[in-house]
Formats: sequence, C-alpha cells, structure tokens
Amino acid sequence: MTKKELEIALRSACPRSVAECTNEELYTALLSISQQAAREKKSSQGKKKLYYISAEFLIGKLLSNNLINLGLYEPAKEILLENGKSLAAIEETEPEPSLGNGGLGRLAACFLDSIATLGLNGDGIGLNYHFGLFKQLFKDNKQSEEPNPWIQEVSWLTKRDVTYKIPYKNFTLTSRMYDIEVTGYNGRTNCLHLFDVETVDESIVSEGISFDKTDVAKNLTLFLYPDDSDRAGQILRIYQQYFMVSNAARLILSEAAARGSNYHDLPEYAVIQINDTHPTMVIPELIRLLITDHGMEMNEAIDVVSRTCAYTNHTILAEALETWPMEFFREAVPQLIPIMEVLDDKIRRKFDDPSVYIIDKEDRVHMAHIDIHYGFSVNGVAALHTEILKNTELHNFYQLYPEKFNNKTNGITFRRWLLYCNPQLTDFISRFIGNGFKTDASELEKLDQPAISCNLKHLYRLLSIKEQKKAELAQYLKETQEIVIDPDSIFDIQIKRLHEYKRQQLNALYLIHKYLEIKKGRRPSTPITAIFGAKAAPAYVIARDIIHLILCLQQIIQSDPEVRPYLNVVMVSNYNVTLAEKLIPACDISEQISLASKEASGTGNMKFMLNGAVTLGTDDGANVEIHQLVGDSNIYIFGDSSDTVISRYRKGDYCSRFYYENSPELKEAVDFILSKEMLSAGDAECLTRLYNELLNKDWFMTFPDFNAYCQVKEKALSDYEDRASWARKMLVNISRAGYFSSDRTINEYNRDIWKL
Ligand code: T68
Repeated sequence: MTKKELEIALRSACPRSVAECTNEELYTALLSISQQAAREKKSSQGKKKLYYISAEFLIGKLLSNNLINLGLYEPAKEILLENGKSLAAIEETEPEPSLGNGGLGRLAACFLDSIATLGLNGDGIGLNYHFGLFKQLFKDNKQSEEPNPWIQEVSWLTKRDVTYKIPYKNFTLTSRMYDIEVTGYNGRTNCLHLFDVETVDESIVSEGISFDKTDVAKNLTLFLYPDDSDRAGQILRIYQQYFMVSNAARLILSEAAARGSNYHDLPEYAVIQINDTHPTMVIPELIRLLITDHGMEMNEAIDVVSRTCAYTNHTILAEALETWPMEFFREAVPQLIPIMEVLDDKIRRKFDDPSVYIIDKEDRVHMAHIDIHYGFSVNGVAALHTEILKNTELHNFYQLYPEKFNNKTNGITFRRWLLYCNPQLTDFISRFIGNGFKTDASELEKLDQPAISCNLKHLYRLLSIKEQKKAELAQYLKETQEIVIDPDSIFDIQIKRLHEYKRQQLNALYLIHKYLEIKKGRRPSTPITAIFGAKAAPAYVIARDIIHLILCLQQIIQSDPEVRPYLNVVMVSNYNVTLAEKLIPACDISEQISLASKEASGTGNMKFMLNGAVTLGTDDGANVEIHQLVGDSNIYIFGDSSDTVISRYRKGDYCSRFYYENSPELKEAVDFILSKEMLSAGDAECLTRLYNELLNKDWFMTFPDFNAYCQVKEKALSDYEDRASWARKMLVNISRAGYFSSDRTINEYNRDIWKL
C-alpha cells in the first residue's frame, strides 16, 4: 500500500475528515485498515502446521507494531502529522491486551512475530482472558489489584464461527474462537486463536479481583492465573487448562483433516509446541479424541500424539513444576483419567524408577512427566538452563531419552524492541550499516568497527540518543504516573515479575546501603535513579512484602533532602509491555541479578542490551551467553556461580545469619528494614515478616552475594563517568545482540523440532 492509497483508505474509513476526527476515531480507522491489509497477506497453507499452545500471549499494543510490519508506519505518521494529528497520541487510546504475565508470555508473542516474518505456517492458541492478570495499584505503599479490562467495542479480536462443546464432569461449556491477526515484518499473516466461553459474566467480580470460584460457566475466562491458594482456585486452573487444550485439540484435528490428514498421519500435518506445562493436558485429550471420535486404537493414538507434541521447559524452580492431585481431575475432567492411567502404567512397566512415574504414590499427576515421556522433544530456553535440566533437574529423564533434549536459547523480536521502541537508535544503526540488520540481525556485528568506536563524534551521538530516550521516559512517567525523575541521572532498571529468585530484595538492600552511605557524606559523582517495575502474584506474601519494602524506601528517600539530589528510587505501577517499551531504551544499567541457576533464560536482558544498556548480573540464564558474546569488559558479572549454588542447596547447610554476622554493611542494611524510619513509612507486620524471612531462611541466597553486588555496582557507576568508554561498551552490546533475535530462535525450532 502506498502513502496515497493509505490516505484514500483512511479517508473512507473515517467518519469525517482526518483533521476533524478524534484520536479514538482515527484508532478505529487505522485498526480496520491494518486488519484488512493483514488479511490480504494470509499465510500460505503448507501441508504441515505448527500450533503454539500457551496460557499466555503478552502481545502488547498492536497498532504501531502492525503498521511497522505492514510498512505503513512512516506513511501513517506523515499523513496524520499533515492533518495536525499524532500517531503517538492515537496509540495512547489503545488498550494493551492483558493476556500475559511475564517472560513466558512475552516470548510467545515474540515467537508469533518471527513465525509470521519467516513465512512459516503456524498459529498460536490460548484463552481470551477478559480481565487479564490484574491491574496493579499502589495504596499505602502496598500493591492492590483490580480487574484489567481491555476488550472494547472495537478491538483486534475477530469473532469466528468456530465453536465446540467442551465436556466437564457435571456440565458442558460452549466455546467460541476469536482471532487476532499476527503480521510479520514484510511477511505473512498468521493467527492467534483465543478461545472464550459464551457464558462468561464480568459482573461477578467484586472487591478488587474476587469472584465466585465455583461458578465456572461465568468465571472461566475472566482472569489469567486466578488465585489458586485454595482448592476451588486450584480446580479452576484445571477447568481453564482443559478448556484451552480441548478446544486446541479439536481445532488441530479438524484443520489437519481439512489439509488431507487421515489422523494416522497426523505428525505429517501438525506439530504442537507445549509452552510450559499449562497446556500439557493436550496430550491425553488428543489421545482421547482420536480414540472416541476417530476410532483409533489406544496404542496407535499414543504413538501418533507422541510424534506430534514437543515441550518447552521454562523453569528449574521445583515448586513451579505443576503437579495436580488426581482427585481434581476426577472432579473436573474424569474422561482424562483412564488415558492418564494407561500413560502411567506403560511407564511403570518400562522403568523401575518412581521418580519418572506420571502418577506418584500420593496420587498426584506430574504434568512435565507426561510431556517428557509422550512428547518427542524437550527443550530448555538458554544454554545453562538446558545443561542444568540434563545434569540435575531432569537428569533421570535425560538418561532415558538423551535424544529428546535440546536447547533453544530465547530471542526477542527486533521489530518491537528496536525498530518501534527506539527509532532514533534504529536510524543511527542504519546510517552506518544499512537496513540489512532488520531482517538479518547478525549484521549488527558490523557496528563494532573502528570507524565508529574510535570516533568521538559518533560515540557522543550514541550517548545523546540515550539522553533523549531518558528525557522521553521522564516526561512519560510524569504525565502518566506523576513520577518525577532526573533525566541527567544514571538510570538503573530492574523490571520483571516479582519473585524472590529474581532478587529485587538484593537490589533493595543495596539501595538501603547506598542511602546510608550518602547520609554519611559519601555521595555519588552522578546521581542515581533506581527504577523498579514488577507485579507480585496476589497470594505470594513475601513478594508483596518486597514491593512494600521498595515503596517505603522510595518514600523515605524522596522525602529526605540530604539524599534526594543523589539517589532516587521509584517503582512504576502496573508494569506492562507498554511501559517496558519506554523504560528499556532509557536504561543505562540493566539489572539481571537472579540467583545463579534459577533464571531459565530471561529475555529483558536481551532487550536492554539491544538498546545499549550494560548488564549488571549474575552468570545465570542467558546472561551467560551475553557475557560470552560481549566479553568481560562490557558486562558486570558478580556473585556465586551456578555450581556453587547447586552444591550449597545439595548440602542443605546454607545459613543466612552467618553472612549477616560477618558483614557489617549487610547487617546495617538488613537492620534498616526495622528502623524507625521504615516503621513509620510502612507496616510493621510486613516489614518484620520480610526481615525474619531474610535472616532465618533467605532461600534464594541474597546474603552471600551482597558484598560482591555492592562492589560491582560501584565499579559500574564509576565506569559510567568515562563517557566515551561507556559509549564503547554500549556499542559492543548493541553489536552483539543479533544472536538474540527471535528469528534466529525460530529458525532453530523449525530446523530441529517443527520441520515445517
Ligand atoms: C520465564 N517463565 C522464565 N513463567 O522465568 C524466564 N510459570 O527465565 C524465561 O526467559 C521466560 O520464561 C521465557 O522462556 C515464566 O515467565 C511464568 O510466568 C509462569 C507462570 C505460572 C506458572 C509457571
């Protein structure tokens, strides 16, 4: 579509002239134009098709992304400008779909972009949550939750005439499929299929995010990860997961048949990627449907399904690996039980090792075990993670099936995380190395050449782009959250789900330490702004306490005139993709400080590096690969190694109090949690609980890494002062980020697993 054609299309889609339209009307018009353009690029239907099933798709706002991918972004911007309108202002009217939680969901979104960009035949399948995870608010320095509605009268969802009857023990629900078109860069359009239940009732939610958990017909697709701290909540998860996979299985079978499959040859027509264990029930459900609806023998059905399904593991936290009591299945989906019993029985006959059974002696079903035994591929999401799976967490399975295990280091789409969120940096790069990197990210390496790295003018240009993005962020936070930050300070950012293993509490302890240092007169040369963004799962008490600690610290520091000019702490509320797009380009120091061995990969680390931030982190997840690519002098690595951590867990003799007693700085920082300043800003119960947790347990070992963390941070802060040399570090980081393009990741999935 040319600019002229777009102008004509826009005029006819608008209720009045472009200049006279409201931003909402222009949004609606642009949405329908880009949907139309996307439909014209529908992916060609090859014989074999990929289905990426995931409980989350954290897709972010779609308008600009789709315009970029359709090549319409610049023309649209110009036409709007000529009519006194701004695309940025129109974007503000678009709600962000709340279909995800963290890295796993954002990865799924990046993958859909790359699958379409590479012209592969593949769709996503998930659920159409009306209120998403939740909308985060801060009251009295604490997190509170509200529904996060995003589906409006006009939206990217297209209602389809696909519906199924999904059977449960006591009732049947009628489903409905909605589609969101996913357009790749200069590429084809695929679909994200989101299933919903026709009877869902938004009005049953009251008091924050509570609702009747037993009224499944009304509540099924209200929330992602509804509270599962009680039995009703846990069974609701089963209802949701089964709904997702039963719909998926029916769609996959009917599409395969339409492409010519006779079901016996299903693996030639379909491959299913199971994103973590939430979609695992697709395995027994497909087997069941092949038997009951298509007359297949059990053994053949198991074989066919096993050759169709592949599993991605995203966690090594034992407590995050899903296991469900058999009685839950009995209560919700008893039809799966005979299948799961056969699957378990076959394993028991074959292997004399209870650790690999599907059903354990407490009658609990281990979802990952189903995937590993009855899928043909098991992959981790970064090199270190896959090694830990093979050697430690899933070692017994690795010995049974070494050929199934493979690594697929995560990636991110450069369209959203560079071209869209940082056009200034994109221009800077294109000026030196042309546009090839937009489709072949490895070309970014060309940036690391003496003509740039030895030329102060170019290096200062790079620094000035960073300054501009910092100023833009400061402006945005002021307008949207009334947060004031100094754009001339160092932006040190930690944004990710709140979890003890990610160790926001370690960062907070450093900030307490820094606060006390400044009080003693030791002031930093350049002021520091520490920015956090994180949601805590509502039932995760310690995570909420950590948010409370950070918010209290923010209040204390901001109201202390002695400290405030040198140090600021801010926590943005309702951290989401839209905020990430503003925060990441503005970052100087990227905090990736998980306890080594615990972060499967991380993908924020990749987005920061691509935007010229320097990583301060542990040798964990994909940080290890970043470290290898940029070299010791362009990253700040600290802390105990994953081997040390794993053996410390094995020995079981970790004692946090020992470290507390032996480091005066650490003791001082920890004690500050219960200082009178803190207790007057916050809630004694929360702060005491957190203090005790750290001192008596500290399961994710923040104390042993505290001193090393403080040291390496001081080193980074002082290195920042030499602007030219910092700019060179930025340049090296950008130039090595190509490896982390999700196009590379998807090519590997296709080469090794999907074979489309
Ligand atoms: C993340 N996992 C990993 N899980 O933590 C991160 N899990 O290291 C990795 O980069 C990313 O996946 C992509 O591979 C998650 O985001 C969840 O959100 C989750 C939610 C519920 C239950 C289990």
